[in-house]
Amino acid sequence: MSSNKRIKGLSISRPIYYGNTATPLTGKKTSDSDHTHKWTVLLRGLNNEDLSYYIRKVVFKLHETYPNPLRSVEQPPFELTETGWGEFEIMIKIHFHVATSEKPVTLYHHLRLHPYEDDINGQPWPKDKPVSSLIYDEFVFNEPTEQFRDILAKNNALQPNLPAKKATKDPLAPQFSVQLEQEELERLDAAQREVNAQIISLKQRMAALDSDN
Ligand code: V91
Repeated sequence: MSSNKRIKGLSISRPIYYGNTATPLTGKKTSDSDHTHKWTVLLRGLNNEDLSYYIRKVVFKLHETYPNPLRSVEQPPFELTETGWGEFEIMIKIHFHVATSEKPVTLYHHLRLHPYEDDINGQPWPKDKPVSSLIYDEFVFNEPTEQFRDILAKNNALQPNLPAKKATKDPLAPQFSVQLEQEELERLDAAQREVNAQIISLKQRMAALDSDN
């Protein structure tokens, strides 16, 4: 019989992602409103893991100008589709099952409707291509109760998180892996080096201009 006793020193994390996808309402009948986009804000388990064995409900808090801005979703998929014209902050409050003894967790997501750049291959973003902003994260449960540990064990959820390599069957699902994380770190490192090189070059030009006058 497992209890509400917490397991000292144990930490269990579960991989998730959250964020939004959006498509323009071009040509489609947008009824009487000035709404320009249809969007979905979502919380998912990595690799389509069903989260409902430990998550009881997700409350999305939209901008207060939306009717009934507190939207509660008590069954998977934990997502909400709406229309609108602008980008704003969405609060995502996650409630765990009572048996977990975990307090709710609040995440924030800045709704993204527009492509901010050309795509990764330097091509302009096609008008009808969905935009997405999906963020990988992990719930970290420190000193979980025995009960919660048993729930996780029963659902095969005590394994590590990020897969080593790009490895999902669904081509539309976002790809998160240690490999892609590494590639992103390399892009950030290259960008940092480029900025440093430009700073050095500009300082040299300034020094040359100074000594000329
Ligand atoms: C922004 C309200 C459709 C401000 C400039 C937005 C609400 C708040 C927004 C929206 C900020 C909703 C409805 C009935 C009538 C930069 N909608 N804030 N109107 N970003 O899209 O956009 S956008 S439901």
